[in-house]
Amino acid sequence: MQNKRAYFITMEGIEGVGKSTNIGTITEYLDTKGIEYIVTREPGGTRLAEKIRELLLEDEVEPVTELTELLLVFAARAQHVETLIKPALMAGKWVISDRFTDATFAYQGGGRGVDRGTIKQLQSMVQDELTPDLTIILDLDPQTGMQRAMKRGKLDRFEREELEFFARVRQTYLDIAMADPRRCVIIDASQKLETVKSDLIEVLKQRLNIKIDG
Ligand code: Z5A
Repeated sequence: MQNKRAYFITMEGIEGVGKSTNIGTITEYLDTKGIEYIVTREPGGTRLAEKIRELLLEDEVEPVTELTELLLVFAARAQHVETLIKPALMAGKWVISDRFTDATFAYQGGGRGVDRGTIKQLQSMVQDELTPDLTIILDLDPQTGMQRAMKRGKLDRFEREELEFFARVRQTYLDIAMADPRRCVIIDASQKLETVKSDLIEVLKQRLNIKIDG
């Protein structure tokens, strides 16, 4: 993927942080620039990966082991990367994904305590050299995130975790951003939606202009 011409953007954060809402801000911005793109999500993005998503989020038919959960996440990602993300990028279409592998480091690694080395092994097997060009991390305290998520109704298997779980997930995202500032940008998602949007547009202007105008 070294010579890919299109750009790969991912949106991350704990639950209820506003990822879906703010992906709309990215697409509106790209529309003004005449950029072709696709919007996708993880787990999911293809028919098979969406079926795996259902298995991951639904009420437990039986307790799910940490390894099973990890392998399901990467099985969905393998299908997503090979059949949707890479072909789109190679065709010159930008890809905007609601979550990607940072979510695995945050939820399975930080949240569940899965060994980081194991996640890295699967990452290199599934993604090869594919890495997002820009990752937006919407940061929010877990209590507010949970309140926002609860407004949507029934909680899924992840959303029923304790606040401490989401505090570890949040911290892992912050650690990821600290370790990789060239790729990652943190936006304070506790602000009014209009302020979050204008912060996001500033980031897009700063980070993407070279790519768009160049
Ligand atoms: N998962 C995993 O474990 N490992 C992995 O590798 C991957 C995923 C890829 C599903 O993800 C689960 O998969 C996820 C982690 C796990 N579980 N959790 N929790 P998901 O992304 O589909 O699910 P989600 O995190 O619950 O996201 P969501 O439902 O799409 O929420 P969101 O996109 O972040 O939020 P939203 O729908 O845009 O906004 C929520 C509400 O807040 C809505 O009413 C908005 O109008 C409101 N909102 C948004 N922004 C604001 C502001 N600024 N102020 C006030 N209100 C706001």
